[in-house]
Amino acid sequence: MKKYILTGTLAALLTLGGLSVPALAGPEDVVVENAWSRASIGMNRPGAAYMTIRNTGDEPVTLIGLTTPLAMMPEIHETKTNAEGVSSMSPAGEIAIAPGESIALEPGGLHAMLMRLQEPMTEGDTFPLTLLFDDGGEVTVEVPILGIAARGPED
Ligand SMILES: [Cu+2]
Repeated sequence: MKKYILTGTLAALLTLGGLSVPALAGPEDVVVENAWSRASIGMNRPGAAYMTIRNTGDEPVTLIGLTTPLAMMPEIHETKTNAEGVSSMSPAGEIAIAPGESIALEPGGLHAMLMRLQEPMTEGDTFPLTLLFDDGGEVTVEVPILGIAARGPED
């Protein structure tokens, strides 16, 4: 399985090698921006991570899951608020990102739920989070852990 850590690296290498490659629908076209998470109190409650995932390619990409050494059960969730103002969240399933589009993982919407933490999330630390795509590609980002009351990477 290929592992794409840096966006565009594979395409750049292939170009340098003089090979002509067809436009791939793949994570080499995926750019992750503004990843962040909050510190946790202990390990009993799940953590969450947020980011913007942009598809800079000209084919759709489909996010199918997550993996991280920080949590045994990471999952993409979506929070929805009903007409009565009650919020609930559930697994979001596969998420297609159209060419040129991006999805936002943010408080109150889509988020990376980090269930069964293996260690506390400590402010100032970072952890690797790998996004899995349906073509077998992966994108790993290093997620900073902000303060327990942080609302975004600019706080
Ligand atoms: Cu959740």
